[in-house]
Amino acid sequence: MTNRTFTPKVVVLTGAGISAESGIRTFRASDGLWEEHRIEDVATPEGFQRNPELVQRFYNQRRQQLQQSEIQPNAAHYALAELEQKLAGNLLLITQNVDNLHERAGSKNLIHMHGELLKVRCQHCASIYPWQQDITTSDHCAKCGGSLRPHIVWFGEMPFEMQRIYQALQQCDYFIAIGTSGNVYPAAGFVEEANFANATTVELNLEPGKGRSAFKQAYYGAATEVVPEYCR
Ligand code: BV8
Ligand code: ZN
Repeated sequence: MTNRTFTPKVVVLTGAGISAESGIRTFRASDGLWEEHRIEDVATPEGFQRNPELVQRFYNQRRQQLQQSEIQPNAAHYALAELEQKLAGNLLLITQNVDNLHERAGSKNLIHMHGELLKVRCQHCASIYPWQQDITTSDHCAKCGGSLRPHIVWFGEMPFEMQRIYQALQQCDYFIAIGTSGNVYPAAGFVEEANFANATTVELNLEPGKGRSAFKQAYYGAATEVVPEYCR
């Protein structure tokens, strides 16, 4: 019997905390407030219907911030990209973040379950376009002329690739949640799926998140210290 070394299947979930040291504010740090609106109010389809200019302004501001030269991937993003190389196709990275720092650090097998800041989607034919500059309500789809919206999953909308995510959770040996407060579902429930699959579940965070008791292991500290250490 060839003694093939066992390569574990790893699923990683990241949240806003992994991008904090790159200079992108987390949701809890801004305590969910933006221009005296709660994020849950502006980041909703109803909020967009009510006041598309306000919501476009919210995303234009974050798009501009993300493209400033000082916003760079940090050691935690790079450690995950290196781990993906080492695990040769046995690592799936799911991010709740809408920034592009994981891609810029080299991660390939990546799902943006809450969408991407640097993309827009046609409200009529669902075509998706890369988008670097400000979007206004007068921008239209090149294919069908439909109006465009941020390619972002708002509260009350279904996150992307949920089937692929649940399949990976049911087959994983390790589930590692990094920099997420465990407030937002369905992402906050992934640890239970992984526990159900008898995976080793690990929380790497600045402080205990809401789902702390569901994790079998936990290491606290800044992501740029804890993640490279854990992924060694
Ligand atoms: C859905 C895009 C159903 C927008 C986002 C009542 C109870 C339970 C659930 C619900 C409920 N009412 C409504 C719901 C469902 C709702 C939800 O969960 N609401 C919450 C607020 C209660 N969820 C949804 O609506 C989801 N959709 O349920 O659909 C459905 C079913 C069928 C058919 C149709 C629909 C959609 C949710 C997606 C919303 N969109 N993002 C945008 O970005 O503008 S969520 C948004 O929140 C971001 O993605 C972000 O990632 C997330 C915030 O969470 P975190 O990433 O965890 O960030 P946070 O700031 O909270 O935490 C940061 C952590 O990092 C902290 O723990 C901190 O300690 C740590 N940290 C800080 N610095 C560091 C660090 N760690 C390490 N190092 C550091 N340096
Ligand atoms: Zn279109």
